[in-house]
Amino acid sequence: MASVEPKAPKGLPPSFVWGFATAAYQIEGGVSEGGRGPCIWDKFMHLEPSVTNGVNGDVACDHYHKFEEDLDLLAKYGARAYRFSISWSRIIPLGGREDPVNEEGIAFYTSLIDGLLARNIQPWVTLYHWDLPQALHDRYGGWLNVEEVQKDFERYARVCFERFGDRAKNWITINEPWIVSIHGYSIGIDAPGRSSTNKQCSEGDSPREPWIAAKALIMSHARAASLYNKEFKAKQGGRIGVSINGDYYEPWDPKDARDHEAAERRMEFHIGWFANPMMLAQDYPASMRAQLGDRLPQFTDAELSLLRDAELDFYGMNYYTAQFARHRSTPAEETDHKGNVDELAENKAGVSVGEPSGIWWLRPAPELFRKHLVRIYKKYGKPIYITENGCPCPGEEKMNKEESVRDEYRQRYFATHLDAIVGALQDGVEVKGYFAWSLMDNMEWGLGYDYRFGVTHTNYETLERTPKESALRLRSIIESRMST
Ligand code: GBH
Repeated sequence: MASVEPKAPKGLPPSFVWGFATAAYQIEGGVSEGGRGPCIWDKFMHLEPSVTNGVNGDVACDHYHKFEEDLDLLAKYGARAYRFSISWSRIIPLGGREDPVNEEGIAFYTSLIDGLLARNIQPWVTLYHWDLPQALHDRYGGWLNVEEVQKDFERYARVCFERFGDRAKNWITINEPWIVSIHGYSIGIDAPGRSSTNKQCSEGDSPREPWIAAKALIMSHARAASLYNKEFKAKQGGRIGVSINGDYYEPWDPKDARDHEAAERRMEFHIGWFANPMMLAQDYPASMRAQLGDRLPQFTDAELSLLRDAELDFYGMNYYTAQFARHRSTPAEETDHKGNVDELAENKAGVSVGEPSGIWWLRPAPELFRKHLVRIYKKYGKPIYITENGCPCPGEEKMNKEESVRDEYRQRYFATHLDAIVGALQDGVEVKGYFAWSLMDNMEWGLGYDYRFGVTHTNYETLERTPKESALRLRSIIESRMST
């Protein structure tokens, strides 16, 4: 792999926004403090028998109590920006539009935002990173109730814009709606754990529910973004977007047209599913309609009009890896949500997409990241901020602190991906910012605490934080790629 020194010509603009990202449930802990209501992840991680190997988010990194220390880390690392998420059930413990606002929750995020500004760090706020108030799931089915949940999300968003928008100018409505829909409502490995194919789940309808949840997420997003555009943007002078994840896919057999179609279809099923309505105010991709038929909900004229009012300022991209796609010759199964393709780490010639990292699903593929940026920019035409990018080092889950902080692998990962951004800028793509995932090792959802994506080492017994080398290196990796 290349060194951390730039090989591509310089090219990041001096205004390039960069920093680190986190999510509330992965770091905060303090789940019963400050008036917070339970969210679906609290319930999911406390199911008996456990479906998460006994792991939960009750303490996590204890950021709820240690946030000042974490702000100091950000300052020490030279970050210009910090992406974090707000826990909906800290702001409105019962979640709904008639339910009371919790002033202690407002106070917590006020301190966080003011602490960032005092350190000259721009807040980037995600409204929803997977932690739906449990009360809304119990009351009407949460994300399965398209009409109800969008009204409650709009009110939650309004409270956040009203209370924080004078100081927080960068908003992300929803993080990775694909994960929420598929992991939560099809394969059941994330809260609320609904699936008809996963033996650990007792409820669910995998052929149907993910498409409904996705529509609820899309319309909730649209309500929040159009509200911001109409009532807050001019007055507060901010920006709003969404964070969409998705790997890049190359054809398994570059000579087979059907694999080219499979690669494109795989990305349409993952990214176009959300980006068509959210970025273009258009129906779902044609390849999805063709495969899913009536199981894919329709958008009414009124809904499309709301999506047009929800015009976005940027595309937030969470990017980690790439894969090869191979077409299948058999008809798609009813539970298929990937466009009827096989996903492989090697192509037909046996070439790997990238070397292994410290987690099985992630292989660095920076050249394909550059292609991905070009493809997304051509299709959706919005300025792009990388809202997540990072990795665990090979074997890091078994390392002690001293080994973990010497993270050359992570530094090279950052450097090669920033080279890819410089390449994409030369291809004409507007890439305006970069957030490394993550500020600190944290709770990797159902996988627990073993996989370490942080630039800061977290000791989960003492809760001590120790900067890894990459934490202090990212700044020079970025600045050395800036045009002066
Ligand atoms: C992001 O998701 C999340 O936003 C963040 O909270 C998380 O901590 C971070 O990435 C690191 O994972 O082999 O079937 O288990 C990234 C999207 C989708 C990547 C699921 C891993 C696992 C596929 N993730 N994928 S599987």
